[in-house]
Amino acid sequence: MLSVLRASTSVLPRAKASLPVLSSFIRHVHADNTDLKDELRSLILKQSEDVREFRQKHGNKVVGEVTIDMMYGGMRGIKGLICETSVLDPDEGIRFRGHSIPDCQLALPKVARGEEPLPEGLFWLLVTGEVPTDDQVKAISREWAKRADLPSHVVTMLNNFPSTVHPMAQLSAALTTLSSQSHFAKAYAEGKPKKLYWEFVYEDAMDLIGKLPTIAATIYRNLFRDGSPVCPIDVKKDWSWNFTDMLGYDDPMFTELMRMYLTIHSDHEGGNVSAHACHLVGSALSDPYLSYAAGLNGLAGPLHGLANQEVLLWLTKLQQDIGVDVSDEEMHAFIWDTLQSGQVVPGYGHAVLRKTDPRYLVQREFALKHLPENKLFRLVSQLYKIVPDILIEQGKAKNPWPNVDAHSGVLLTHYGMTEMSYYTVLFGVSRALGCMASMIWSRALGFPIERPKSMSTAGLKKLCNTN
Ligand code: CMX
Repeated sequence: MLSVLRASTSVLPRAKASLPVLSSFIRHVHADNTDLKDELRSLILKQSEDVREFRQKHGNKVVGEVTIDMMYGGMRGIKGLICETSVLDPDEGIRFRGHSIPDCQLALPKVARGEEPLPEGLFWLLVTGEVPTDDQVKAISREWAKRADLPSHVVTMLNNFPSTVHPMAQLSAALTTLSSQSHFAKAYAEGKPKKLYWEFVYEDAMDLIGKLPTIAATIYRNLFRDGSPVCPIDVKKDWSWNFTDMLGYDDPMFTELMRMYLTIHSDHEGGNVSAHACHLVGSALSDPYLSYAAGLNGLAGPLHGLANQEVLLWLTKLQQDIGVDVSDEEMHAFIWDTLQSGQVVPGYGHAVLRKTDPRYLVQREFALKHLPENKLFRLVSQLYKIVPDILIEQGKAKNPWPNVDAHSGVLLTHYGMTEMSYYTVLFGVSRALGCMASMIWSRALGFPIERPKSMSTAGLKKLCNTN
């Protein structure tokens, strides 16, 4: 069974498989309008009316039940959030505004002679639900490039962090400090009406996304390139290209990889820790910088985004302990050692997914195409053959398949980015696209402060007439 699944996923069937979907997918409602905020204005009016009518008619419809196990079990499976930007199917994986990763790879604009979608296009799709034209994507690239400069107090703070502060902590601190620039916080303090909130959140979101690569590259160069400054932004280059330039990488394939990486890590519906933390904090009308810093703090956990660092650490230990050219038996024993010492196998399992993560597969396709002989890639492929059966045999993990984090480090290492403590920062740059798209809509639709009801064990026992 496992080998059948693997056989079907190791080839690249996406172009053929995606074509029927694409006919309805490619639609540019206002193809000549390159102003995203302007586009949003009419969409928000329409969607607000739609939601108002829908709630009026069906507001009392019951969508699910909550068991005591769900309450103790991390609220798994409880339907309690609205997220318009993407939906995660346990078997199919993520769909951004209804469209799978292979669809997006095919349909979203790319650079000339490029093969990977531009994250700018994905952002447009997440925000509007429509596939942008090349011109619309170029307008976003220009917009983000124009907003990339950092205020001096943020640069000074970053330059003064001791190297012992983890890159994710630096990223989160920089975002928190950028709150001083928030248009939304200023507008709120001035008493601007609620129906205009989204416009200020939009400006903050665009600033935040524009500035994130500059912050991330400054952190990288401070920690790993002797503090040499980042190069200036070029408004003619796309977001990922400026980012890799500032990091100090000049291989065009690394930039292509970055375009793909920043696209696929962007959004994973609303309940994951980073998206939910950002949404929760934003619901208190904390500004987008403070809200996204909260999301980043969640992303920095080893069961979430930090898993990409953990995977590389674990692979490094594997190579130190048993080497690079290892037999299946040796690998088998190493994996069992990990499990028996009470650790998780990083990069495997998922709270929602029950199949191999399509974000893993798209990275695997990239590796098969561009670095098939890479020894670490071969090791990762060997793990893909062996880990799921072991996790099934152990009988604990509900999903024995690899997730996005099992593959990203291998690709980055291939192009020379070996500093694994930095990997989650890249995830954090990308996740802003989804979190910010959602935050614009949360304020546009006037979502209230989030406040679910909690209960004590004593209260639950009383409910069950037991003690
Ligand atoms: N290795 C070993 N044990 C695992 C496991 C793995 N990869 N995945 C799950 N399990 C264990 C859990 O720890 C849990 O054990 P206990 O009952 O002793 O607590 C049991 O299996 C059941 O867990 P689950 O319901 O299958 O998984 P959860 O929804 O609770 O957790 C996740 C999901 C991702 C945190 C978990 O699979 C995990 O820890 N994986 C490794 C870390 C990782 O790769 N995280 C990245 C996820 C993607 C992302 O967010 O970036």
